[in-house]
Amino acid sequence: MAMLSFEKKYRVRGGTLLGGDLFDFWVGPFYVGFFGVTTLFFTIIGVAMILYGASLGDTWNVWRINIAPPDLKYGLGLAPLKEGGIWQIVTICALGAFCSWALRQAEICRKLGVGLHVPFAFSAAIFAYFSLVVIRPVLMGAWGHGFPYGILSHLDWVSNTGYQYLHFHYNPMHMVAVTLFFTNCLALALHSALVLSTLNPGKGEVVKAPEHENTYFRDIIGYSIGTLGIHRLGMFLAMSAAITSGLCIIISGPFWSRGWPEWWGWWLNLPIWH
Ligand code: UQ2
Repeated sequence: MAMLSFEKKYRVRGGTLLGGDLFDFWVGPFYVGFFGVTTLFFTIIGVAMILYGASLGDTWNVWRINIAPPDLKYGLGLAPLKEGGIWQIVTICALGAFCSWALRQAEICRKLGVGLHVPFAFSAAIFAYFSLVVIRPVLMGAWGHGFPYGILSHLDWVSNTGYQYLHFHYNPMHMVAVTLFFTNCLALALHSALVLSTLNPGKGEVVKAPEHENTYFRDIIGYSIGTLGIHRLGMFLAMSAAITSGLCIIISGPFWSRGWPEWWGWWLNLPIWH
């Protein structure tokens, strides 16, 4: 791929968090950096372990391949490789790669002198994954509470875990998370449609400016959140959705082990009904 004309201007030295100048270079279009090396390291080992785990299984059908966590009897200890140890290594590699990726994002932000919003937002996604495979299993005393790595198997895990609490949609934090996901969806639909409507007009029409976007929403609902505001709202909704998702699974088990519908007893038992 040809180097874009502006890339040269922005390929500046410095901004690294670790490694100094040692890894401060590019390979083709990609910035490397110390965390580019660690991302690659964890990704290669992690993918290799997944392939090894798959080879031990009884299928190469991508939908059915499954890398299961250890049995509950192993508690929070290390399990034998073929009895969940592979899952444990894959988990370490995944977290190593995700965190390396966030730190590489941070180095590029520093290099360019832009805010750290991207790694900050990505951290919410890492937290959601960390909640499922580390925080909740540790609070419940066994790695076996983590979810299995497989397309269908992780869906089965979600279904089984949900039914364990009878009706997961009664989990109040799950309610908040779902509401945030849908609101995020509404905001991105509004934003993408509005931007396309002004920046991608029909043939022969002239491209419009943000004034048109503001005016559109003021005409319709008497309020425009603004071009910067819609992105602040989007980042808030997206991060809040990921964080409340993590919280909704952390509280399921460690802090509430009965059915979620029963949790609403506090509401039914309010003295105002008697
Ligand atoms: C807006 C604006 C944008 C937008 C959008 C709005 C010019 C290009 C979509 C409108 C958004 C509003 C009124 C907030 C809606 C609130 C929720 C919770 C969905 O005003 O500024 O910039 O893209």
